[in-house]
Amino acid sequence: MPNFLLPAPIPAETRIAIVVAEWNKNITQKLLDGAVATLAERGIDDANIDVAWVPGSWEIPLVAMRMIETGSYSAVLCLGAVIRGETTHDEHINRGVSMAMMDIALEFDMPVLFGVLTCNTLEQAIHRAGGNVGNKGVECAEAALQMIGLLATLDAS
Ligand code: RBF
Repeated sequence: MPNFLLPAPIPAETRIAIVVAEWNKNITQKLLDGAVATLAERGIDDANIDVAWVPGSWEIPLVAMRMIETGSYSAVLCLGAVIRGETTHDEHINRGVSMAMMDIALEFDMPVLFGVLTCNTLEQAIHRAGGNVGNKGVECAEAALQMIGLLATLDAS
């Protein structure tokens, strides 16, 4: 039987940063609401959640990095909705943002959660923001808490 590393309990004073894009706000607001509600259910006080709205998903990585640099947070949730249009803009945004977010996570040794929807249609986005494929903001918050707990376990081992 292997030794499974279990996430440590999350301290009540844990602070979480959320960066959320205003583009497709009808979608991203639902991702944000799902994330905040999930964090609250799991014992994170509203006062310990800081939310920064940015113009679009392209702007998420810079603000995520700046929030990490304050040293105040245990994780950053990044929420956005990129929807394919007539041109290839979505590919450029998705590639740039996803690679930058991974770079930031590894450089700053911090969970940076990928909650940017990369959809072909608005309908797909609606389904992933509280529709029939769940709410990716909720999943992002759950993933953040799992990662914070797991990293705490690794710190203690
Ligand atoms: N930002 C998003 O978060 N989702 C989008 O679907 C989206 N589509 C865009 C389409 C075009 C043609 C352009 C130019 C920008 C789009 N943006 C979108 C905004 C982008 O993330 C960024 O805020 C702006 O390009 C300003 O840097």
